[in-house]
Amino acid sequence: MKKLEQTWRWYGPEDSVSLADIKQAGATGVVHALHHVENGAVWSKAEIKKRLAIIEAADLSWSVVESIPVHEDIKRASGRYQEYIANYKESIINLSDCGIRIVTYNFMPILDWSRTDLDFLMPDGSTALYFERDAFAAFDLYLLQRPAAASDYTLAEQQQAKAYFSQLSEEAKKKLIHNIIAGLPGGTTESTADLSDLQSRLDSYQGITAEVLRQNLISFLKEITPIAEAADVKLAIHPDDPPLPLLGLPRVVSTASDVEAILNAVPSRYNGLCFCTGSFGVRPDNDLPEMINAFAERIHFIHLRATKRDARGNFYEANHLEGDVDMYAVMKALLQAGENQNVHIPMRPDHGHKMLDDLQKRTNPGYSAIGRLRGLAELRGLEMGIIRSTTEKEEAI
Ligand code: DNO
Repeated sequence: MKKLEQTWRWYGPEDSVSLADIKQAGATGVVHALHHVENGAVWSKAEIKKRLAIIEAADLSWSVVESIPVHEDIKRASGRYQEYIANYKESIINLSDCGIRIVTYNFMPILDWSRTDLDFLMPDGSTALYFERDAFAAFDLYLLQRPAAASDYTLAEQQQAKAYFSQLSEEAKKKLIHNIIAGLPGGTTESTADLSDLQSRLDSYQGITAEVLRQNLISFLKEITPIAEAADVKLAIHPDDPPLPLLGLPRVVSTASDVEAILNAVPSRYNGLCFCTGSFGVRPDNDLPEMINAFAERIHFIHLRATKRDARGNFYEANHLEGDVDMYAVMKALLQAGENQNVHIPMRPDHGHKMLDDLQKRTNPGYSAIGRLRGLAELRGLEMGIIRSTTEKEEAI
């Protein structure tokens, strides 16, 4: 069986987790992006090479790009989108020339990943990221006051959100706004200054239904996939996180049938998937092992993490082997996918609890060292157990 390649997300020289730390964690590759390059601009070979040299000097490889952001104009197929698509193609070619062959991206309008609480206290004293529906609805209805918000919530949901909102202090309101628009690394696809800025961005999506967004994604893929294929760069779309429409914005990478539509529309192997178990796993109707088996040839990158949801659909990020994701079945299916492709598919331990010494440190929410280290160690052990038990069984036959 092909082991997964162990990688680790590195945010760059300012990251509180250094390349030396990553090496000690046992990863062999990093997942990285040129965060300083303006959204939509070309990643020049010179800039790529500068970063590559730093990564390789630490005896690590730059295994995956996460992400080359997709400009909002491309998602709306408006404004300067053709120029941005041309730039995207050039960045893919430049990465290929530098030997970097997997590119992750997402197609979520305006908001990338969203949580309402970044310090949700767990019973063991560590903290996790949390998405609470009432808090999000309170933000939407009573802080942002989005004009069309009421039609997106049932009467009961509006009442619950109101009750939630009425007990918030002024400070808690500010914190909620911050958590949603500025608290997460890459939480909004472009930096969003304040609520009125967010509202004008939302307005720019008027008329963009899920069907339009899906068509725009497919048009984008029809343009870039042949270039990626010729350059031997695998594209890996990241699912919506959470996999639900938010703030009236459409989302089209949330379910198995969404993925199927995208992969079938452009049938090249290079049009592939970043299989994020934490994102897909929020929906009980996503059967993760079944999805992995169905899309096995197209999974080029993996994020491993588990969320725990309650009856109302709130969820927190659990320890990697806990929560609603059956990590044993997922790992088995992923190892089989790697075996089918004859590739060590790169995986990274996604998010982790803030714990131990990290509780006193300033870290990127979800991306502190020790929680992810715990995750990687547990996942590595799980992988070894599965591989050994499978091969020893085969040897015994
Ligand atoms: C959050 C991340 C996402 C991801 C992008 C990929 O932790 O998984 O921000 O990097 O959606 O484009």
